[in-house]
Amino acid sequence: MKTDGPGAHGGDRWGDGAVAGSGVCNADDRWWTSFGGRTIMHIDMDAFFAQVEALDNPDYRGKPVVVGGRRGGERGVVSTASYEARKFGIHSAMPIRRAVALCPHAIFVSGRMDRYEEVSKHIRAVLDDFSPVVEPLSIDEAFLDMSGAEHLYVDATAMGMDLKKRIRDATGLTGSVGIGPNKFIAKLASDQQKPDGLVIVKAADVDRLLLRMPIRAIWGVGPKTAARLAEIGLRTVAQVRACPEGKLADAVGERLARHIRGLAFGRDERPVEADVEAKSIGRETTFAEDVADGPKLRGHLARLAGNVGWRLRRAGVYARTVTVKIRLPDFQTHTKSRTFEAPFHDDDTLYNEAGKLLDEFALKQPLRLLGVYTSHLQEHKQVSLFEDMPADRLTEVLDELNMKLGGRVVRRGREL
Ligand code: TTP
Ligand code: MG
Repeated sequence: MKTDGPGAHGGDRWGDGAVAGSGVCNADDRWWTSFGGRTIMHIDMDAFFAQVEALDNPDYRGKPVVVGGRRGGERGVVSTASYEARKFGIHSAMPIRRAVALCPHAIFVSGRMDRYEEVSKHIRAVLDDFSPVVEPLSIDEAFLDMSGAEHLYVDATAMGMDLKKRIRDATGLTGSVGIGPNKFIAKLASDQQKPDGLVIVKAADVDRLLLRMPIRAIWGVGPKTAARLAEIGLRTVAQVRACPEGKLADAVGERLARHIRGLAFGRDERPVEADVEAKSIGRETTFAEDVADGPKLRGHLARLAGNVGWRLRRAGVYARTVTVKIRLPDFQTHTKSRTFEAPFHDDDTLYNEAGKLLDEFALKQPLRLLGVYTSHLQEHKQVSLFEDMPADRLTEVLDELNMKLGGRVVRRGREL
């Protein structure tokens, strides 16, 4: 998120080279209670494409580097610019021609997406090692839910420094970290001290950060909404707080008004949603037309579960976690997961458990997309008294038949 607010900061700032030690803290020294329940981290790499270019071309280091457009040409727009180039006023989405005019001696490169994706994967591996709940947002940023893992660090600073150091050791790159009570605050925090920043915003610091923010800092307020709010005199988060609810609703509608007001007060209940695709076997389907809950949707669920079960068994693995992913007509995407003691890979368990998760969504709208994923994969199932459960036996018979037929030809009735 880019905010055009002043660059002041809302929490502790650690300068370059200061590495805080991490260790196990006293049982009663529960520093994380000052975040009010959850400890959410946001990381965003600094001038990402430009930093990768300088990593691979040491000659570029410390110089203005502009990534974008076509090699040798002046067409297209700037993808990003190094912080040295930003001093000349160059920024993302600016025409290359304009960037050349602002800083003719900058190094202009056209960009290597494959390489940026490769580096992004290395960063991702570090993040996955750091927290079990990682939600990537884009090629260079992600949320991490650190709730429950805080006791590994003496304080939030040590936690943030540890992540930054691990990324630097693995990739040679710097990123900026924000730590806060929720996603909105953590993301806002990471943007406050770029580059190489670490900003910690405890529950008690939230107001100090928010009250000097422009309205565009509110997640979901784009140029159009900002213009509409400006018409009723609202340009800052502080003004939104002071505005009567009805007036806000008249300007942008009740739903958006509630959302904006909640964030203006620093309230954001959105969970960090682990990216289940990465280390899992799963399948999702986007519907040609939205499908409401009912027999048709359950048929899709059965088909997805059957497909995933078949692939688990072909891969010779068992799963312990089932995840159901849904996407609503407005593109909001949600997941629900459940993890079990006993590993499984039969269709019935998958279908039944996925069905319960789908029930828990209590869908009021039709779906654009439905997905079933399994994770916590393992190769062996410990010996169980229920080894020969009838459900497993039916699955075996179907699989043998399908193997002979060369594909998943014979299916259960519920998939039809
Ligand atoms: P950002 O994280 O928005 O920007 P950044 O990493 O370059 O700089 P910052 O330090 O402010 O975070 O985007 C990540 C990458 O995405 C960026 O390096 C290039 C690419 N990108 C574009 O190609 N076009 C754009 O308009 C933007 C904003 C980013
Ligand atoms: Mg970035």
